[in-house]
Amino acid sequence: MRSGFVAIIGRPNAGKSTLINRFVGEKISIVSKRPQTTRDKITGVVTSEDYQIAFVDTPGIHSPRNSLGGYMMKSVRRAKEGVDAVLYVYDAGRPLSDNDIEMLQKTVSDGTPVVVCVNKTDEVQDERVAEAFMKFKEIEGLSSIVPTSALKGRNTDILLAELVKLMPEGEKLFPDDMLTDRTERFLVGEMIREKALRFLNEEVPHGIGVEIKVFREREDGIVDVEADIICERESHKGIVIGKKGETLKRILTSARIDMEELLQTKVFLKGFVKVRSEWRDDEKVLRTLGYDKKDL
Ligand SMILES: Nc1nc2c(ncn2[C@@H]2O[C@H](COP(=O)(O)OP(=O)(O)OP(=O)(O)O)[C@@H](O)[C@H]2O)c(=O)[nH]1
Ligand SMILES: [Mg+2]
Repeated sequence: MRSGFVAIIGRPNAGKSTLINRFVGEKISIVSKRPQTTRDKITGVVTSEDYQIAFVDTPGIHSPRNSLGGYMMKSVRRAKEGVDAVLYVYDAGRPLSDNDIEMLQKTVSDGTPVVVCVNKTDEVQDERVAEAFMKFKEIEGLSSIVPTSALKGRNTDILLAELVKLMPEGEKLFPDDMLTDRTERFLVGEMIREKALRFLNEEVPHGIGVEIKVFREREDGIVDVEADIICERESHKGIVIGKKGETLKRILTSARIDMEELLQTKVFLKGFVKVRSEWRDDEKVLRTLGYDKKDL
């Protein structure tokens, strides 16, 4: 039996969350076409007869512009500590910066095995993929480089097998049926944020935070969820609500469908839009939204 932890890191939008969902086989981490979708570490557990890997999805590495961004970067740094391997997800359509190369080089020389996946091979030309390969090959000590499409599931089995090889011999660390460390309460909040990222434009979605105020199961199994959708400005509030409340309704309806799928029951969802200016720089708000104290 092999078992261990793998931190999934990379630039925003590279496909980290898409990949962890594919490994786990369930949607445990939200995905959007916008960068900086993931804001917190999320563990996803993959168990088979002869291995168990706990993957840790992390926020995309960027230069933070507010406390939330600083929190996100701290949580990436901490996620890398003590893991058995790092999986670096690279979007083959993006330039590879010297900073990234340096960071990977340092991780390897610190003694953590690093696997790179050159992702989005379904939409990027082969020459670009080959070019990326050459660059990664120059980094000494990488355990392996695998071209993947997290979206289509191309080569993700090969990638998983490469990671299993790096896991130490040991017992399972989690129960067989455990898929994630995150609560249903957290996941439903994320579903609302995912839809806000999908249905809102420009700078508005990045300033959205979700606080689940009520998460309650009735005797007959129906679940009531009430959420505050927090935005940064009055003008944003109007945009989130939309003409005749249409945008808010779209966000909530779409989130509710996902919640019902997750919880396998009927959900009554209410959402209230609130304004808290500069909340992303307000530690008190960040704490009420559930961000881990240790990383703040
Ligand atoms: N074409 C293509 N798109 C992909 C692939 N993997 C992910 N995507 C898309 O890329 C976008 C970002 O995916 P995410 O999984 O949210 O990326 P992430 O690295 O978790 O992003 P952050 O959480 O912002 O750091 C989404 O629109 C995905 O559908 C892939 O292999 N091919
Ligand atoms: Mg993500």
